[in-house]
Amino acid sequence: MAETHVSNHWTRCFIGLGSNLEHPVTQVSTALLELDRLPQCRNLTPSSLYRSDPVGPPGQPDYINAVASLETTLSPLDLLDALQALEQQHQRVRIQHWGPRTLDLDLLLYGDQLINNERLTVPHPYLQERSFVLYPLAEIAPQLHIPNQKSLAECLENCQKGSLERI
Ligand code: PH2
Ligand code: MG
Ligand code: MG
Repeated sequence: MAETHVSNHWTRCFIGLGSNLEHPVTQVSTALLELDRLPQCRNLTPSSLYRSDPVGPPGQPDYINAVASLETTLSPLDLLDALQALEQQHQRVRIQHWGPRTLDLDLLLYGDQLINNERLTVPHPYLQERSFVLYPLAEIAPQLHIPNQKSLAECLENCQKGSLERI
C-alpha cells in the first residue's frame, strides 16, 4: 500500500496578495480569511492593506496589496496548489502577463528554503524591488531574513516607496 507522508514540521511562509479588479479591497480581505482557513495552516499574521499604481502594462486600475505570514505543514508545491485553487475561486483569468487580476497569491518565502523549479521560484524573484511587497513585509516581520538576499532593511533602502500608501 502506498504510504502517505504527512509532515508535522511547521514552516513559516510569507504570501503576497494583490488585486485590481472586482472590488480589490474585498478580494484581498476575503482572501486573508480564506488563507486563515486553509488546512494544515495556522497562525496567520496579515499586514495592513496598501494601494499602489500598477507595475507593468499601463492603463490598468490601481492595485490593493497585502502580505501575510502563516505556518504550514504543507510542502511548498502543496501550498502553491492551495493558493492557486483560491485564485481560481476568485475567478482569476490569466490573459496578459502582469495584467489586471481579481486575485494574485504569490508564495514569497517558505522558511529559509531556496526553491527553483518549473512551477515555483522562492524567494519570489521580484521581492527585492517591489515596494508593495517590502513595506507590508516590514510591517509584520521587520527582522525578516531573506535567504540569499540582502536584509529587508537594505532592500527597503534601495526601493522607492513611490505611490504606495497604507489604507
Ligand atoms: N502585480 C503584478 C504586476 N503589477 N502592480 C502592483 N502595484 N501590485 C501588484 O500586486 C502587481 C503589480 C504581477 O503579479
Ligand atoms: Mg504577483
Ligand atoms: Mg502570481
